[in-house]
Amino acid sequence: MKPDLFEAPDYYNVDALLSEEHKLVREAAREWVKREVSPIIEDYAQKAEFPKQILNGLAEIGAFGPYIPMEYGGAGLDQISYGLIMQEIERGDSGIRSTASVQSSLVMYPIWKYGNEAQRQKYLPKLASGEWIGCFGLTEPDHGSNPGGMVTNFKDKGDHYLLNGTKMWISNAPFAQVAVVWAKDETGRIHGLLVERGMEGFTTPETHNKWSLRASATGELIFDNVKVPKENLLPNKSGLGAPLGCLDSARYGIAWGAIGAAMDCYDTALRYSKERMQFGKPIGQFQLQQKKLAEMITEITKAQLLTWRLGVLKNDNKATSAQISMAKRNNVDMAITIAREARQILGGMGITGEYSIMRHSMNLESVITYEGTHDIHLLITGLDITGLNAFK
Ligand code: TGC
Ligand code: FAD
Repeated sequence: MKPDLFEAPDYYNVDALLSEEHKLVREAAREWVKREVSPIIEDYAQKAEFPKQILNGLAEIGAFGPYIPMEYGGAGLDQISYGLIMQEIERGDSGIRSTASVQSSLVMYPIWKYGNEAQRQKYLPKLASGEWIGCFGLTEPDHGSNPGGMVTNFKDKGDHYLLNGTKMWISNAPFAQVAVVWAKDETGRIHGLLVERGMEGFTTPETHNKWSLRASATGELIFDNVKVPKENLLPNKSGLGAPLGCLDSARYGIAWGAIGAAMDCYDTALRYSKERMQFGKPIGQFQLQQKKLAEMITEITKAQLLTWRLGVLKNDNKATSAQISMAKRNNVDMAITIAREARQILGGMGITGEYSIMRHSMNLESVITYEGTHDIHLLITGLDITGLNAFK
């Protein structure tokens, strides 16, 4: 792969809206990605393997629990810093950002928000340091966009719960030490359970043959009469709103992350357009190539402003779920379109692993599907503005 020459676009001086702390956090993440991710990521994606050696580094840049309080090992940062870290990591690779998103927003967040003090003390410091990796089991083979229909269930057996069911498409599953699992009790109410690797009847087979997110490990969670200790139930929130609350935090991070992938594609294509000569001119001098590049920077700039504003609302606890859906949907769609156009600017070279664009493009096919598909987020906006529910 070519050396990482990334220079971040900032056409509207959005940097002026950031604090010194935001910029420091972002620079640390950017430098780390250049040093530790860019040189190895193409290789790991090609061999469909997660690079476990970067876990400590992810912890050091604050990617595991950026906004979790420091007393639990988190970085104690605000929501904009959290977003900027996700942006920089996804600039390197969406699969690596996935690992950080799941760890922070789908595992640490529910333990912090819905767990008791003993659970927080037991799990959060280990997850923040990367000593333990977690995963989040919501999706099932027959229940993806409609998680409320889940059939995974547990029964109260007096001194323990007995858990049965299957979760599918679970990021980090093949090597996670702990899974936050959403399952129905005997009345049909959804609860979160902490299931640890090694519990009898719990297996995590890996999902192979993915053309997307290849540097992220995906798997199933299979529960065959797993005895879960009663103290492993998250006591402070139940119902579908509990997992959906975690998704709000992860979707917010993805909105920022997608900007990173788009910036990398744009920056690569811009540089290439000034170097590649055809018909005696740099291809960047042709109007059709300029149109592509001008539209890319316009869309990136709009996404930067939308997402910064969402971060301000989130810091004030005023961001709604529907606002987060809009940003996730817009920014991932923006990034996937830019990846496709940038790939064309590189001609044949665009399909090779010499450049990052094709990998981003394939990764974004997962990003536009997980954490709520493109169409589901459109319907969430539709419900919010009309008051009419397309899901019922
Ligand atoms: P609905 O009746 O609308 O809602 C049920 C309850 O949940 C509440 N609620 C929310 N709460 C917090 N945050 C949100 N975003 C919420 N949305 C809804 C709602 O108020 C209600 O509460 P209550 O107290 O009245 O019971 O639910 P529904 O069954 O009609 O479904 C709505 C729908 C389709 C929008 C929702 O289920 C949905 O978002 N579906 C998409 C599923 C999804 O996103 N799955 C993601 C799986 S995890 C993943 O992909 C990780 S990838 C990670 C990586 O690798 O980076
Ligand atoms: P389906 O729900 O079957 O949807 C298929 C199509 O139908 C989509 O286009 C969808 O938009 C459309 N559709 C569905 N319902 C409607 C409707 N009402 N109106 C209009 N169109 C509709 N899940 C986890 O729980 N944890 C994870 O860590 C995790 N990681 C993932 C990693 C990867 C790489 C991938 C690909 C997925 C991951 N997922 C995870 C699962 C992901 O959240 C689901 O794939 C996603 O929610 C969509 O569900 P589905 O694949 O079953 O598609």
